[in-house]
Amino acid sequence: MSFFQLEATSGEARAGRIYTSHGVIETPIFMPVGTRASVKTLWQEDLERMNAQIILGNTYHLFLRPGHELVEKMGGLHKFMSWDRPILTDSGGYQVFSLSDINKLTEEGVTFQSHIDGMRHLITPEKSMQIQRALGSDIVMAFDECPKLPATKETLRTSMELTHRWAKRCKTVELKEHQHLFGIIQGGLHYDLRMESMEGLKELNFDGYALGGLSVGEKNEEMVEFCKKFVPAMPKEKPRYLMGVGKPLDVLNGIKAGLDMFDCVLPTRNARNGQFLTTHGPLNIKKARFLEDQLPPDPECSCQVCTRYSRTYIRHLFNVGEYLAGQLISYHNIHFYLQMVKGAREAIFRGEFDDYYKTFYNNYTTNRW
Ligand code: PRF
Ligand code: ZN
Repeated sequence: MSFFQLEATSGEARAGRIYTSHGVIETPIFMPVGTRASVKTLWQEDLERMNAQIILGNTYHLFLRPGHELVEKMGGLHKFMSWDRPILTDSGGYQVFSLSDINKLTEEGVTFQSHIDGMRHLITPEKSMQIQRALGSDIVMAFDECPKLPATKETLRTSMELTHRWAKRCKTVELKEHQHLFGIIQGGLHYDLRMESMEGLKELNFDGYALGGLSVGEKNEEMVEFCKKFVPAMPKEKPRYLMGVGKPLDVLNGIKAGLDMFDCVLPTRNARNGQFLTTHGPLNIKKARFLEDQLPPDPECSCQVCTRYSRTYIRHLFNVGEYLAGQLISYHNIHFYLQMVKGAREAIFRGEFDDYYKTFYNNYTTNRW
């Protein structure tokens, strides 16, 4: 059976299936971020209950702690964290640059100082593959460089070419039989650089293609416009993944452009600041107006949180610093993303994605709270 099967389209939006040895992923899909082998505050049971189909882990963090060798010895990441559905691991390049203070980039790879104990490490494309092989994720990401924007075209070209040479080196490392490797397209907002990046990667025949280097300092409209123009040129027979993006409407715009996979820390990170994402836009539970509000966080949500707990209660939990607050908000927020992409998928099958988009957009932007 082929790895990816395109099932339906509605405009540029696509519905498909990704087959892995840990199960099928129905796309478009949102992947909750489990950086350190935990989707922050949630139990694996919680993720199963809300039908999360795939989660993301990070090479950089798991390499530093507990170390990929330990994870492998414990039977791989799935067994280690007791999650038997698919896992995607990011390659570490992006995290090295965003988390480590001192890092040095060479042709060989990236030398960095651990943000934990200051130890020096070198991650090369080969090393990233070895770590991800040891972790045993179902989808492995190529090791890339992700420049922040704005950057000059020359900088972006040099970086994109390095990413290409690294992608070639990633391809030389043998992964486990069940693993699939995705290439990462770079090149900023320049259509020609992105095309060149993609054509180079296509020659290497990856199992899927990701757009990296977006949502890294450019305007939101620039990202949306870029995706609208570029994504239709991406291979149709392979999954398309927009890395580290984004807010609910960014994901919806990504689906409209023809992307299939998304991940973002926003639903769990913002939960820890008291932000619920709801049908009618973000709601911050800290606000005084929720003091005596007995409504559920999102009255239109059917999640385990919204069917049982009230705004007044969760506001109280948050204000006194109870961990349960972050847990309840994270649960709802991830459920919210999963419902959004599920709704999109169903609308694509009906051939009515545009209606779905408009309704979702109108609801989300008429903030009631
Ligand atoms: N590369 C990798 N991971 C990423 C990114 C990237 O460019 C981004 C940028 N949005 C998020 N995560 N490897
Ligand atoms: Zn809910």
